[in-house]
Amino acid sequence: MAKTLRLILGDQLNSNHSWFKTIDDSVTYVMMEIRTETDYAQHHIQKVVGIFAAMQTFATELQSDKHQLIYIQLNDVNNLQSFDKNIQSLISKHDFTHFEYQLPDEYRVDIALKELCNAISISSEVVDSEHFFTTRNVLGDFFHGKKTFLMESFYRAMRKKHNVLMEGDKPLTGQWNYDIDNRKKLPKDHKPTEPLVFVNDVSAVLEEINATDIKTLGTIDAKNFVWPINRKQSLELLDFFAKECLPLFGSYQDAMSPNEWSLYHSRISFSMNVKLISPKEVIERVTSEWNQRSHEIEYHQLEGFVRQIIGWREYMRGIYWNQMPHYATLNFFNNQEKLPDWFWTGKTKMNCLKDAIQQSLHYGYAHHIQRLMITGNFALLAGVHPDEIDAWYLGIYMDAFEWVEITNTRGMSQFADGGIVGTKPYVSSASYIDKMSHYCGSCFYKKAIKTGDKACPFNSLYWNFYDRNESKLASNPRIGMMYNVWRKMKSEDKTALLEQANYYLKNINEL
Ligand code: FAD
Ligand code: DLZ
Ligand code: SF4
Repeated sequence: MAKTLRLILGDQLNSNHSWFKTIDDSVTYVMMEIRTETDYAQHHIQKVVGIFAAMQTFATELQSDKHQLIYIQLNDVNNLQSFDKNIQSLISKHDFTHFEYQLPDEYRVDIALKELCNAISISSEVVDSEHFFTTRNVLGDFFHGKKTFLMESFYRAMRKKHNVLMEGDKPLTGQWNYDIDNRKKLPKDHKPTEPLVFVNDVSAVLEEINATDIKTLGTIDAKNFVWPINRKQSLELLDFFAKECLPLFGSYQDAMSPNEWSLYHSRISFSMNVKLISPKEVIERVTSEWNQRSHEIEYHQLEGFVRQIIGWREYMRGIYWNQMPHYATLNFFNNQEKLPDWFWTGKTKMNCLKDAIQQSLHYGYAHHIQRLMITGNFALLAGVHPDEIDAWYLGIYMDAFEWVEITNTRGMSQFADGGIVGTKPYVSSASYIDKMSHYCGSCFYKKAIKTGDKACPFNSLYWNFYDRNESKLASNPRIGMMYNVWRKMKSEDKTALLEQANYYLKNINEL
């Protein structure tokens, strides 16, 4: 009898996949906890625990639906600790005649599984993961013959193609993008909605990991694990977002405040990236909430959110598959520095960085502007090598998978791709951070001071960045104005700023 072996990866927990529509005795599924995946980055402990807990729950659900499934745990004696070795071993021990897997999201795993299929003697097939709106090569097709890939054009085409927030072939309300309305600072006395957190007991999974020498980072409260670990919880989190957070999502999307780790963000990236829920379900849930409460929820709150899901998320995936593997080697500014030690501890006097890093270590989460304009901004100003930055972002966040991490980090945040994702580097001095946050008031450093002991490091590092990269940036039409300001500055002021920046760069671990 023909017997099929089907591999399910840790980020392919999609119970609506057509694979699972029928129970078939000739099909056996396999899931595995393996060292190649736990060790390709130094992951946050909550990320490894969250993925294992979600994998184990998913496996139990499939088994109770009477699917045949082999689950290889991390410490199983027969675990050979990689996808290919375990699959080869299963094929040699059982009489499988056919092997199938879903398209992986990561280039490294894609290559490994293609090589595996060439090496095995049985037939094989790869199928779609049935999660994304688009195919891997969407950007190559969409921007055929063009040098630049503009996200806004892609986003509009996605809205049209999938009929999201459209009225015929026109955008609902007549305007495509409301980004301009989505840049408010949190009012001083405003208390954001308390985030919905789960109280999962994941002690058994933690014990399993602690029995190994896997190197992780961050902290965990294993009896009160806050992240969703199954589809039911993921849908609850989505529901909570739609009801409680959507009404203010857009307005405060870029806002930051000390000790407010979640604000009006959805925190559904982990659930979506491991495919417990799909982007289509997310779009449908938020649009239906708005349809019911359009008198109460301003349209820009909804549009800002929809843009993140069918715009940025699908676009970043398109960039990844269009540009890998050379994308992972790009270093436009030829940055060579190491990350400051305090990126791993949060022990710095800079309030904004302390808050963003400590919250990342505590929750495995920081929202977009903390990643882009606090940690990413500082790393770029400090000239840190993109490999170092990628490794940090790939490890520390619950939602970090290379396809969406590297495009955001090397692309959007570090401009290491020289402008494939973004049109200019996202850097700022203290004034932007102060405009969008409540960090500066209680900081050791002073936001308005540029030189001297109390000078905010962002201020001199900002000008130092522009000065040292002038040959690469001065012709960029979106930046030219900054160089006019720099050139007009008195030479003694320029010298003082550069000296201050050099002092900070030399003593970066003391900041
Ligand atoms: P919300 O603010 O509620 O947004 C809703 C959803 O929109 C997110 O869940 C996410 O799926 C999507 N989204 C929003 N912005 C982006 C974006 N720029 N790219 C792709 N999708 C987006 N996102 C990841 O999923 N994994 C990563 O590893 C990752 N690394 C990042 C690194 C850097 C340097 C930066 C600047 C951004 C990164 N992002 C990453 C994008 C974004 O910061 C996160 O998706 C978001 O913070 C997740 O939190 P949330 O679910 O509360 O998002
Ligand atoms: C991130 C991760 C980790 C830490 N561990 C596993 C694992 O043990 N087994 C597994 O199948 N997947 C894991 N993952 C997710 C994979 O890294 C992810 O499926 C691939 O990178 C493809 O995107
Ligand atoms: Fe951050 Fe500078 Fe503001 Fe301190 S003063 S919080 S270092 S921007």
